[in-house]
Amino acid sequence: MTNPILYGPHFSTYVRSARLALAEKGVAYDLEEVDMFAGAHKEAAHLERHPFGKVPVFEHEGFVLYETCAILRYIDEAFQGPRLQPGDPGGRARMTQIISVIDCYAYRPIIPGIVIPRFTAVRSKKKPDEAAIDAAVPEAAEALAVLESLFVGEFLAGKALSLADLHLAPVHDYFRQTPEGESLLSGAPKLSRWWSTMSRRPSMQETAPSLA
Ligand SMILES: N[C@@H](CCC(=O)N[C@@H](CS)C(=O)NCC(=O)O)C(=O)O
Repeated sequence: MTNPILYGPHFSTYVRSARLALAEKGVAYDLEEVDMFAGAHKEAAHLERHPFGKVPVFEHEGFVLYETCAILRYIDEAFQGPRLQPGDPGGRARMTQIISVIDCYAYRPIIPGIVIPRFTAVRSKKKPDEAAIDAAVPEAAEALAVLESLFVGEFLAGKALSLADLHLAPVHDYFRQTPEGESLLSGAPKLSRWWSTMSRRPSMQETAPSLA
């Protein structure tokens, strides 16, 4: 049996969520880097896999899938290993709700709004657009406050690790390294406790991006 393939750059938060799920399940896989800096995600070879030219894409025995939420669910359900979704309908619905909050309200202000300009400024040694970063902060703060209020246990969707934690952890990891993240997260005690547990997991260490 051939290994499943995950297409995407290792530093992408969404790619890392899929890598976390594979690591937590103990699934061996091949990571096919897509050079986003060179625009490879918008070239024909990748557009055939993903019509919107985004990452990640997952391939398993000829079955090709994009959209991280679907990929994570597939990884959990198609492979042996610890379950990454709550057993009850309410728990699964809450987990899905949290993933949706991350995708719809947290990702955009945090990653393109704050993390990318901050990290790009460090790498290029140029000043970022501080006004644009400031404009992203209220939305990021609102999303964090909602995530903080949705906690029902040690993990985002309850007592056990779930796909919701794997969705948020890569975003959180970059965000905490920015001044805005440091400041906002200092007022989020549940997220801070969660991060100290999450960041110690071997899966987090195995998938740590080298850009961060
Ligand atoms: N809805 C998509 C979003 C994926 C996404 O936005 N990926 C980013 C990288 S973290 C990307 O491909 N950005 C390139 C672009 O938007 O052109 C999913 O859940 O997989």
